[in-house]
Amino acid sequence: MRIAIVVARFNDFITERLLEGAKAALAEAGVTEDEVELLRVPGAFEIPMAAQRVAETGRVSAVVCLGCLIRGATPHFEYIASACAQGIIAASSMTGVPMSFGVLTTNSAEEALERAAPGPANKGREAAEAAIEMATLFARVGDGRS
Ligand code: DLZ
Repeated sequence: MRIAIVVARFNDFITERLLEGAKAALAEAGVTEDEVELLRVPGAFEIPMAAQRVAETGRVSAVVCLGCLIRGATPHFEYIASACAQGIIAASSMTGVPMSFGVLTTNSAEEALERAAPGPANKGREAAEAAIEMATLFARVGDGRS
């Protein structure tokens, strides 16, 4: 199973921890490093564009989307958060490739750090687990065209 991870550089003190959680979950599920395609983008706003582009290649079974928006530090928090969430679901609908939402939207850096800590509650890990589950489900369901 080939999986893409799209990770935002903005707030990378958080997103790198989400990335570690996601990579750990994929490795535990038997996805090798060679089967993981990593795309870095400037911020959460750009995540949907990259997710759609990599999904359109047909190379990946799912896309894990990772980012971090912190309300206090982001005057247009709601705009970026909404564009990111809506963009990801639109990209997934358009391509038929499942995309999981590992984008934190928190009130503070402390809240974000809690959700990015190593362990089972790491939101990057949770997003990777969701992506694998959806890719497996879609593989079982098929595309109805065969
Ligand atoms: C501009 C901006 C701001 C203020 N805050 C965040 C943030 O908290 N998290 C994030 O991922 N990105 C942020 N960005 C960057 C935007 O997502 C985007 O990269 C820029 O507006 C350029 O299009």
